Amino acid sequence: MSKLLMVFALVLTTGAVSAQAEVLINEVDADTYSIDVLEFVELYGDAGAPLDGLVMVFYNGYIDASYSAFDLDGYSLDANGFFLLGNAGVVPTPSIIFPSNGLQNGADAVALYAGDAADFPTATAVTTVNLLDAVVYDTNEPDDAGLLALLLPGEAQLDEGGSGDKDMHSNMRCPDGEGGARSTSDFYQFAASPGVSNDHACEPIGNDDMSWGGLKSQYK
Ligand SMILES: [Ca+2]
Ligand SMILES: [Ca+2]
Ligand SMILES: [Ca+2]
Ligand SMILES: [Ca+2]
Repeated sequence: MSKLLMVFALVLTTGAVSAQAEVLINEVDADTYSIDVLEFVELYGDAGAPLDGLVMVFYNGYIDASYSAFDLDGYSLDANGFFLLGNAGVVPTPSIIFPSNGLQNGADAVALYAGDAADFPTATAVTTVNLLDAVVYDTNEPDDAGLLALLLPGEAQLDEGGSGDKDMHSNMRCPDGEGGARSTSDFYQFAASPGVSNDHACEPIGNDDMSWGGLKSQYK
């Protein structure tokens, strides 16, 4: 095999491996009705993909440092490619349960890393080392530059109330998995869909009879 062919084969192999392993933060609902008892973070990727070696970290924008971390070792995405961390009252019951009011309302962030919860003791500063994906969000708070470092340059902090109903809406990728890692460009605010596809809630922007561009700007 020529050197060029070997390089090409290596690129193909490496590309296939990373695509297969990609797990994304697909939906985040931080602020729910009254006291927050229906908070969740939804992951999405290839059906059945193992989550070993991954850790979910919650960051407090007030100090740009972590306040919770959850080991994902031993878990995997379900048969439809979803995984839930959330409050006990969320339906379906999340695989990992955290207390009510356990997910701050913003400006805050959630981030997925290769690593362990032990790598992120409380008050660990925001870092991009081993970072796989992140979502920076608020409920009508100003942008937090310290948290936005988790996203690719130019990506926006999301307002969960951007479509006018922060209690019932979440921030979600439309459709599932759209936009890739550390990008919020394809997130919108629609009715929360914990543990299941966002695509039904996203339907208005997928309806060819409606103005895609107009609705996009309307719901952004
Ligand atoms: Ca906060
Ligand atoms: Ca909350
Ligand atoms: Ca909400
Ligand atoms: Ca969903």
